[in-house]
Amino acid sequence: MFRRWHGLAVAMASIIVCQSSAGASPRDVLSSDIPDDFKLNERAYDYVKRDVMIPMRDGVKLHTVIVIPKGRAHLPILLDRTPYDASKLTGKTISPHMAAILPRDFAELAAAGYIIVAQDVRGKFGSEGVYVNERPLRGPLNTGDIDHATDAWDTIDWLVKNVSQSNGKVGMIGVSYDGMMVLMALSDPHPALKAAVPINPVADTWLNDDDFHGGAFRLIGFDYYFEQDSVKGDGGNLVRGGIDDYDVYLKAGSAWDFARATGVDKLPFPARMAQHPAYDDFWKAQALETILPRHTLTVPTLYVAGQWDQEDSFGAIGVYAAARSSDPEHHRDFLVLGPWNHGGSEEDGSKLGALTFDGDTAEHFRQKILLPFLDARLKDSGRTSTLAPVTVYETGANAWRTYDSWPRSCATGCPETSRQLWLQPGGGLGFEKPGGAEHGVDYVSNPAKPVPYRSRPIRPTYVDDSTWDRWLVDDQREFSSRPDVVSWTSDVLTDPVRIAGAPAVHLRASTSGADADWVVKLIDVYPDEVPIEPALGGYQLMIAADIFRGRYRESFSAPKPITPGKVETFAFNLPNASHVFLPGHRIMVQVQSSWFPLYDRNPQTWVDNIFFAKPGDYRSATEHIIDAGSDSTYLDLPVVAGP
Ligand code: PG9
Repeated sequence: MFRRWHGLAVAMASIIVCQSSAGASPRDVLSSDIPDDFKLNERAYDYVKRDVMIPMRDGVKLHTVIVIPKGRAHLPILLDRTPYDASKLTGKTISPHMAAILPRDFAELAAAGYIIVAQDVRGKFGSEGVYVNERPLRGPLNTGDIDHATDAWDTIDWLVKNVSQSNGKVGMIGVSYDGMMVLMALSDPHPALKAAVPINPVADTWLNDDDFHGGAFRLIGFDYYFEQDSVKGDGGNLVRGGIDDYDVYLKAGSAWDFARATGVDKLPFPARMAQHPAYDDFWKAQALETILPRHTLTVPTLYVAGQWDQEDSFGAIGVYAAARSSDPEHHRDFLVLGPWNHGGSEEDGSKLGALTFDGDTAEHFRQKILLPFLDARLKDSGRTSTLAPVTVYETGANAWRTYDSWPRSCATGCPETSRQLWLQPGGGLGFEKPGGAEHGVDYVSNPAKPVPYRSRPIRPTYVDDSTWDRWLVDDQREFSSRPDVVSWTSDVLTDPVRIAGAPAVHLRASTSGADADWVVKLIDVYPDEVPIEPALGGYQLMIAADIFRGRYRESFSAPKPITPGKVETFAFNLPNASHVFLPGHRIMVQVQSSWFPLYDRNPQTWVDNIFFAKPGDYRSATEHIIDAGSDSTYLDLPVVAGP
């Protein structure tokens, strides 16, 4: 205390002297209270944290945080490259314990003897360089010398040479965008990269990952582009002047009207999307499921997918399937499909919305699948893994199953053959093809009153009270009572119906408009009463559902108007599922023509680019679904026999 007051007295005196000596420049004679190299006493810490800038081949330095279990040596490294803040990823809180600073999955891996490394991708958070959202790999869209594969290569090279506790082996892991970073590294892997785990990765953002599904644009992306692209750090939530996104987007008009109203039209990434509404060369040139199989893939890879992934339902299984032919014996690639939402395999997997599973499925995955997969490839112990080529959690039965291939069932080329589940006139659904004359059901789709995709108020996607992360398991009853949502339901099942694969839609329909969206939902209807889980009585659970924009029925690259009144086939796949419809349950198929505001509204008249549709372009249309006749509507259901 004395020393402080003494210092203060000296300082006051110098100020007076300085002020009175004319001509001399003002001086500060005090020394800083902030030392240049302050270090906490970290004796009690169970880890060592290093914050480093790693140089890339073009001189750009990437901010990287390295968390090393204390007192250990010869450890493998797990690298997560992220646009979401490496410091936050490795600093959940301030604590001397790895278990507290790391997210749950990384804490478990660190405890199991892994060095955890998180790196900001170039241009984001602490990293230098230019940020390009979903920066394409070197090729037609990136003619430079740098991409995420070279950055991963340079980072791994530095890590194995500069982290003395490492055993020289590196694995890459990451969810979603970070999963895309893992996939991109596979195109040109560093020799030390010995294992890869892309979890819910973005692989083809036009083809049923984040930005478009079935050709329909996902309006919810605007929040993401704002958060990611408006600043180097985290842009936060996009302000929109309303609490219910249903009203907000409806009032705005088209997708681009909303972008203009909020200012996100000035961001290059959404602008690129609006310039490329169809699956043109721009999208094809960055589709990882086509690019990666052109490379010699060498790194053992565990692809992780979630049955209710609300963001990237395509990526993991899409790339896995595309890479199969170069690994027929499953020496390289493995697949896991769990009952999870986006990123759910990292958290508590015992519940999702109203559903309860048999224990913590995510922990099971991490301990019994992920860790053995990594240990066998990255640890020096020489342990081998007996991991099955495919491991899936079968919902309904609530049990893990292992297979030697995926999908198990499809129309051709699968171990088992799919079965056609037909709409029946009068609202029925069954495996018998309905005979008789052509028959159909009509409903009016009014773009002024689109079908909400979740209960209103629809809170913005990423705000704290949003139900976005579990909406795919919401009860569909509320929507099925609308006149513009049509349902077909089977009799009560007396035997289980087990599916393992992607249901394929063969929709026969016409519209009075020149374009139409078709949303098809495959639903498990629970018995009217479920005594042990009363909340599930009569529950309508979506097992697989998606949207398809009619203009793309012949080709995703060459949209074409629909001839009003002409019955046509709209064929598309729903996301993969592993599920048993149990005896006592019923199977339901629902069809509707909007899913708002997850997807932009189809004006239902012909406009070249729906992003720029004008208010007068949006018109009601009568939709007609064929449910009997020689060529009528069915779902090719990937039915399999019991275990
Ligand atoms: N699914 C997120 C994403 C959105 C848009 C583009 C790329 C990725 C993510 O969670 O990373």
